[in-house]
Amino acid sequence: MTTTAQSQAPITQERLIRTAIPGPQSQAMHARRAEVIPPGVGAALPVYIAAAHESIVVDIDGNQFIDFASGIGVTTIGHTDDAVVAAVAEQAALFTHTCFTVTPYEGYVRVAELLAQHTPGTHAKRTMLCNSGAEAVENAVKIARKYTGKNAIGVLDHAYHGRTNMTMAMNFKNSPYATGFGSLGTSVFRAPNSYPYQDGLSGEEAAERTIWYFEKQVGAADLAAIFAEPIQGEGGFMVPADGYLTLLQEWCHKNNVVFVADEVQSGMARSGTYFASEGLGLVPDLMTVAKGIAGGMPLAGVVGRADIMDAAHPGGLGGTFGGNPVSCAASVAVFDQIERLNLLGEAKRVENTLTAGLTALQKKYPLIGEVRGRGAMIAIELVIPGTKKPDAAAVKHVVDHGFQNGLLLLNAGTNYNVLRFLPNVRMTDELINDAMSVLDDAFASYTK
Ligand code: PLZ
Repeated sequence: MTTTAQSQAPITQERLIRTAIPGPQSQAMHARRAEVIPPGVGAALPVYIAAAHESIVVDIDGNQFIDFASGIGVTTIGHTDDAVVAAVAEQAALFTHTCFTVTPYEGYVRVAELLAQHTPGTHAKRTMLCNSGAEAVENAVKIARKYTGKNAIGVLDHAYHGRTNMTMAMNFKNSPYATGFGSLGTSVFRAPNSYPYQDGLSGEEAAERTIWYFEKQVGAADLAAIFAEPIQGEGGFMVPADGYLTLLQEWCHKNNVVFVADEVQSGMARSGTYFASEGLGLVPDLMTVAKGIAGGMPLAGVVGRADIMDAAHPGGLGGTFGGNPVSCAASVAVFDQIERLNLLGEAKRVENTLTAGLTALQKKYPLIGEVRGRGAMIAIELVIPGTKKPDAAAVKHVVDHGFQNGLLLLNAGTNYNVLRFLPNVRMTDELINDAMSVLDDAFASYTK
C-alpha cells in the first residue's frame, strides 16, 4: 500500500492544499487504476486517500480536505472514531466471520436489539442484516410481497434506492443507473412526491396527488408496498410538506400496503433524530438502514414490525456476509458513541451553524433558491435567479472550486443543481465556517 510521510503524522483538523488537485501521486495512481478498473466505477474527485480522522481526509500527496461527503453519508460520527477503531480491532482478533446463518454470534443480536430500541414505535420489531443499502431494499421488497401476497411496488419521483436489479427499477433516474443494463425488476409504479420548493403543495394536497397516481396506475389491491425516503437523499434532500408521509402511510394502512421508509441515507443520527422518520412523526412499518449504522464498516438491514418481518419463511432471508461480526461490533460502538457524546444534539448544532452560514450566503447570492434539510443533512438548490429553473453549472463550479480549495462536496438532484452537505455530526463550527468562506469565494467567482 502506498502511503506518504504526511499521512502518518497526526492529522490536524484543517484544510491544507500542498499540490495541484489531484496531486502528482494521485495522478499516477489514477493512471494505474485505469489499467485495471472499468470507467463504470466512477470517481467524483480522483485524489487517493491515505488516512482520515474526524472531519479531515488526507490524500497521498498530503493534501487535507474538510469532508462534507462522509463517503456519501456513512462516517456520520467522524472518521476513525476511537471507540469504533477499538471495537473493530478487538472483534477482528476474536473472529471475522462464521456466517450468522451457519453459527450465530451475539453482535448481530445486539445490533437488532439496538435498532429495535432506537427506531420509531414501541411495537415488537425484528431485524435482518445484510451488506448494502440496495440489498436492504431488495429484502424489504421480498418481505412486503411475502407478507401481503401482492406484487406491485410503489416509489416516488426523484427517489434513489440502489444499483441492483430491483433497485435500478425503483430509482427515478434511468441514467446513469440503468441505461443499457437490460431488463429491470418488474411491477414498479412511480408517483410524484412532495417537493415543497418546486410544487408549492401542502402535505395534504401532495399526498392526495400521490395516492391518486397509485390508485389509477396500479390500485391498492395489487400494491404490496410504498417505498419513501423520509428526506430524499440523491434526489436533493427534499423535506416533504408537513403531514405528507403520515397521510401516505394512513392510506397504506387502510389498504394492506406496507409503508417502507428507506432510511439508508437519512438514518442513524444524521438528521438530528436517530432516524428522520421520527422527526417527521412517522412510525414506518419497515425501515431500510445502512450507511451510518456501522461507522464505515459495511452493514445494512431491514427493521420493522414483527408480524411483517416474520412472514418470510425460514431460509428465505440471508446471505454469506450479512451481519458480519466486525461490522456489528463497529455498529454497537456507534450506538454507544451517539448516546455517550450526545450526537443527536451535535447534529442539531451542525444544522444551526450550517443553515446560518448558507442562509447568509443566500442573501448575497440569489442563485441559492432554497436552503433545506435537517441535522447534518443540509442542501442548497441552485437556480437561475428570479426563477426556479435548475443551474447545474453553478453546482459544478462550486464543487470544483471546493475540491481545489480543500472541501469535499457532493452534488445531488435529478437536475444536478443541488449541492448537498453531509458532514459528520461532530464537525466543529470553526471548520463549517471556514468552508463557508470557501463557498463565498466560489459563488463570487461564478456570478461575476
Ligand atoms: N437508499 C436512500 O441513499 C445509497 C449511492 C450513490 P448502497 N446512496 C448513495 C451511488 O452513486 O451509488 C442509497 C440511498 C438510499 C439506498 C441506497 C443504496 O445503498 O449501500 O449504495 O447499496
